Amino acid sequence: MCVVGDPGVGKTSLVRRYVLGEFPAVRRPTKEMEVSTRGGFVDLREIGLAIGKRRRHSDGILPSTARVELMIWDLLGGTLPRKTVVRRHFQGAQGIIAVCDVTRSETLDHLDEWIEDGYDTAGVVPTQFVANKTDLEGAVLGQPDLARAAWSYDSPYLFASAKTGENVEASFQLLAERILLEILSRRLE
Ligand SMILES: Nc1nc2c(ncn2[C@@H]2O[C@H](COP(=O)(O)OP(=O)(O)O)[C@@H](O)[C@H]2O)c(=O)[nH]1
Ligand SMILES: [Mg+2]
Repeated sequence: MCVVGDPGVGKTSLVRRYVLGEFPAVRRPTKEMEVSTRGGFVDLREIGLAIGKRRRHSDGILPSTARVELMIWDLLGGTLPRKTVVRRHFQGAQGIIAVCDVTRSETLDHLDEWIEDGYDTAGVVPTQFVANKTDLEGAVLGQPDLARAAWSYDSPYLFASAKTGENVEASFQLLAERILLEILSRRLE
């Protein structure tokens, strides 16, 4: 999965919170891209139900949990144009975490461009909207804004904080589940 969004919205902090369980000060990036991995489990019973709706499926096809390895690609920024960086790294991405900062409304508007570029390279893949920095005062983005933006991509959204850890686990987990659902339903077609 790839993490996208404007500089400073907290992409690297979310990944570090999820992978390392901490909120360290993030040093200035020197690289263009950083890849981290974390293993986990996805409960397949709910996914099984979702697949079952598409194809009459009975118990026994799926085990109850699946072990997954998430490979998370964090775009570190730098000076190259967005399109160049996305094209260079998004080939084969199976999901997108689209991050905005609740205190800066333009960061949500810009996600359209990030996601469109991502879809151009990786195809239409499951996308998770994350509105980060809920711990800060002065949020300007609320539920209706996220609902409207995420709706255009048929995507769920969560309000999160890399600082407190709120909904960080859930954001990655939810996307992992939807990616797996996508893969499994394609296999069953
Ligand atoms: N208060 C608060 N600050 C955050 C949060 N997430 C990131 N930051 C801060 O926002 C700045 C940019 O974060 P970073 O992860 O580098 O953003 P990136 O450019 O999108 O990777 C840093 O100073 C972080 O400490 C959060 O949830 N709450
Ligand atoms: Mg970063």
